[in-house]
Amino acid sequence: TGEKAYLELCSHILKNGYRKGDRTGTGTYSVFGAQMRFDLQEGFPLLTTKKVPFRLVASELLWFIKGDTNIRYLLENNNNIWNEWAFKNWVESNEYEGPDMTDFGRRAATDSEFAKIYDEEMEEFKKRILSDGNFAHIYGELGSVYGKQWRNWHTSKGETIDQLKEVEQSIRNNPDSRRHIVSAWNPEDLPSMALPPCHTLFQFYVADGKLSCQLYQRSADIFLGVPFNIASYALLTQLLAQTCGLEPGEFIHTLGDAHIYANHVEQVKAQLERAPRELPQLVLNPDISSLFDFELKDMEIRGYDPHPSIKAPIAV
Ligand code: UFP
Repeated sequence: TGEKAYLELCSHILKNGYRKGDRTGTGTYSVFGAQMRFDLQEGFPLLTTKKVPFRLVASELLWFIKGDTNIRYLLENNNNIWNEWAFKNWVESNEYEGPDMTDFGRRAATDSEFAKIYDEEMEEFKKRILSDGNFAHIYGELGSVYGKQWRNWHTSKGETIDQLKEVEQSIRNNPDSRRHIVSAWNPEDLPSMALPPCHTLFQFYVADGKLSCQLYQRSADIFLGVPFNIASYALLTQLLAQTCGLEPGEFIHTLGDAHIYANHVEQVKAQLERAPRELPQLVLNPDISSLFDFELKDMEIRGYDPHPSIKAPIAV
C-alpha cells in the first residue's frame, strides 16, 4: 500500500508492460487493470520520491467542486494546467488574427523559434482572460469538463443533476448505501470533448466511521498524471470525510490502461532509485462543514519533504 504500491506498479509495468502504440504517437509500456491502495490514516499520499505540486492539485479540485468550467478561476490562482485546451479554442476561432498556431503543442516542443512566438501568444491570451470578462466568458470556457458533469449534468429532459451534492447528502443520510457514485463519463458529450474524461467514475464507501473512495481511471499516465491524480482524489475524500463527520479511510485507485510513456522510462528508473520518506499531513480548517465551502486557505500540507521534481515531456 501507499507510495510503495506506486513504485511497485512502476517496476511491474517496466518489466511486464506490453509495448503499445497510442494516440499521441509516443509509444508506451502498458498493462491493463491495476490497483493501488492508500490508507489515509498513514498520512496524505503526496509522493515523496519526487515533488508533487499540491497547490495545483488543490486549486484544480476546488475548481471542479465549484462546478466551474472556465479557466479564469485557475489563472487567478496561478494554475496553468488547463490553458492549452482553452487556447486551442481561441486560436481556431474566427476572431483570432495572430500568427498561425496549428499543432502548437508539438511544434512548441520541437521548434525553439516557434516556441518563443507561442509563449508570447499564450501570455497575451492569459492576460486577456484575466482582464476582459467578455473574452473570458467565450474563450476561457472549456464546456463539458469535470465541473459540469459533477455539478451540472444535463439530462435529456433539460434538467440538471448535481451529482456531488447528492453524493454528500447520501453519505450523510444513508452511509451504508452502495450507490454513492459520481460519473464523469457522459457518452452524449464525448464527441464535443477534446479529452474524454480520464477519471471515469468514483464511488464512496462508509464503514467503521471512515469514508473511503475508489476511482476508476480509464487511462493513466503513470509518471506525470497519476501522482497528481492520487493527491487530488485523496484530497476530495478527506474534504468529504470532514463535512460528513467521518474519518478518512482509504483511497483505492483502480486503473484501466496503465502506461509509462517510452520517453519517461529513464525518469521512472531514476525515481525508483530514491527511498520514500515520511508522508506529509493534510490539515483542514475544522470549521468548514460543507464540501462546497472550502477555499485554498482552508487546507495546508505539513511536513512535506520530497526528493526534487523530475522533468519529463508531456504527451499531447
Ligand atoms: N492523463 C492522466 N491523468 C489525467 C489526465 C490525463 O494520466 O488526469 F487528464 C493521461 C492518460 C493518457 C492521456 O496518457 O492523459 C490521455 O490520453 P487518452 O485520452 O488517449 O487516454
